[in-house]
Amino acid sequence: IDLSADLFGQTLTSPLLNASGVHCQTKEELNDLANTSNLGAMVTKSATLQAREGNPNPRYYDLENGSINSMGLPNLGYDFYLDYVLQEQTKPTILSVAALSAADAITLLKDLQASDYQGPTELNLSCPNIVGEPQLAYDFEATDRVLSEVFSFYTKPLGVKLPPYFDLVHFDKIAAVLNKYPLTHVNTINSIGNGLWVDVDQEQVVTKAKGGFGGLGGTMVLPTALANVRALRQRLNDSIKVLGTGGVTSGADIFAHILCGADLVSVGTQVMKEGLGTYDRLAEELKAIMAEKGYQSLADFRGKLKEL
Ligand code: RRO
Repeated sequence: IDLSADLFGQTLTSPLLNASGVHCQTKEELNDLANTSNLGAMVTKSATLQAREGNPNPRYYDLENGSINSMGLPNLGYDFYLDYVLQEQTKPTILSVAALSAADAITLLKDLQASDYQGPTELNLSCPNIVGEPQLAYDFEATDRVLSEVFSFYTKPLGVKLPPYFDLVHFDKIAAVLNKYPLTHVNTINSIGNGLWVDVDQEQVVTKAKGGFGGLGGTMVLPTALANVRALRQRLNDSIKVLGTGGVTSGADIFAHILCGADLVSVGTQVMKEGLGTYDRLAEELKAIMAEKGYQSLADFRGKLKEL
């Protein structure tokens, strides 16, 4: 059984990625990912121009069926992650960047364009946890304006991280915007923004910032993630790869993401719960399913979901 996959021309030994934000903030964490078997490629914590402390604790909370987070974009700053991918990288890596304003996004990407970095980058248009800031990709015109400006100068591989959409017309609208640009990929989904968990014993919320509203991940978001992978794969140009993220806890979940059209599949919440050994377990489970079905490679079933 061959689990190899392609990351914009680089061959990966596995289609698995970490979801950005999970175990990818510090040099030590990034080096751990580089040494994690069955993790085909890695993604860095979304970086902003200036380093950020993030939101106050508690800011991550484990739920029975997933997780809720209000991290608030803690990161060591864009320069740190750029240095890491330029000098320390030993495994194919996607550099994730975020911006608190459109102007910051342009400043950051102009610097990246001028740098020696030639690898893949992902612009996070969907962080749900910044006080007072909307998730940019829910504003189709604003997304179009930012991408139009970015691609007036940016010529290196660039994709975007999207929030989940819940309406078929919204899929049509975001796909129409994205199809105008030479994007390498979309990564879908970010956490489902602004969920709320209630601790009934304590009669209180479980994370501090924003009155307890935070991004949902894990099992509870799997159907939403699959819908977003499927709907975007059906609408985007073939040249735009789809990276599936959300709700993976088993090899069957990875198989489902790939059936919906995912080129690569990320795992976040489950790695928070189970540790970096998750990727070995998932790869074995995926191989067992493929063996039982008689599939040799991921291409044998990618995008081949049947309708009734
Ligand atoms: O740091 C965060 O609060 C965060 C980010 Br940037 C994101 O894109 N998604 C998320 O669930 N949390």
